[in-house]
Amino acid sequence: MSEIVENSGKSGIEGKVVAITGASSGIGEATALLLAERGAKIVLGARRPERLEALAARIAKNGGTAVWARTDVTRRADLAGLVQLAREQYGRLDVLVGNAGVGLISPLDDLRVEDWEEMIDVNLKGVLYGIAAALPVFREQGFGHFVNTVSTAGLRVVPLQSVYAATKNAVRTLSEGLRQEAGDSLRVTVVSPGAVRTDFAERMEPTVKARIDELMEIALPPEAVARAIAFAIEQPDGVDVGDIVVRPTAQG
Ligand code: NJP
Repeated sequence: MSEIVENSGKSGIEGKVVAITGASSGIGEATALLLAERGAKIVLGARRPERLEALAARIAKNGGTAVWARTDVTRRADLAGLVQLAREQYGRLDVLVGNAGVGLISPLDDLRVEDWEEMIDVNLKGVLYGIAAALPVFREQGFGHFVNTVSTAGLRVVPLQSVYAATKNAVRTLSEGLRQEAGDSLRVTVVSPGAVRTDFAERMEPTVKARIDELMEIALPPEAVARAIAFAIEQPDGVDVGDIVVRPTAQG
């Protein structure tokens, strides 16, 4: 029986069409480079076009294939456009990596309500807009894979990170619900990174950033998370890798 399931669909990464949000830096960028190197056709989305253009050129120079679209995940139409670009260029979408995220962490007492709202808009609503764009396409195709970047902040909740962790755990819950509703032809994966050396802390409030910078001394390179995402994608269609945690051995 397991043999039938494992052989039921396309496996591997070669030739798959993968759209990635938050592809302009860090984990998204590393994932784009790794998947392109392994033969995927990449659709890059983020708000900084100059970075996406440079990354697409770098992928092409390495012999890979990538297109890009300026994508703000707080705008539903941008996600629809990203998915549309994949279909126009490559005829389908195999995987949507919902990776765009912001970590504007701070004590609740500071009442940085606009930061709370931005985290909800980017980290949660951004993933929902991705689902709204890709789910009907996946249904029509009869295949598709959602990979969402969440966080160890939701697994071990610590001070300052409550709202951030709440948005990430909302996506964890959403992804499990999606998996339950997805049926036997779609796949849903959540990846929880621990500390990863990216631009993630750049916009944090200075005293908080100083504390996070200390943690960043033990941080993993973003390629470590990219490899986990690649692992989930490369499985045969009948194999759904649900939940991956990737953190530094030194992280508490
Ligand atoms: O951080 P960074 P990471 N619309 O800052 C994009 C999670 N995580 O790679 O729009 C569209 O280098 C932004 O692009 P741009 C984290 O929560 C990380 O570490 O051009 N895109 C950039 O490409 C997040 O979900 C750590 O500014 C938007 C990307 O998001 C994911 O990993 C730990 C956007 C952020 O790249 C990738 O973050 C953890 C918008 N409105 C979870 N706003 C860690 N690094 O330690 C931002 O547990 N982006």
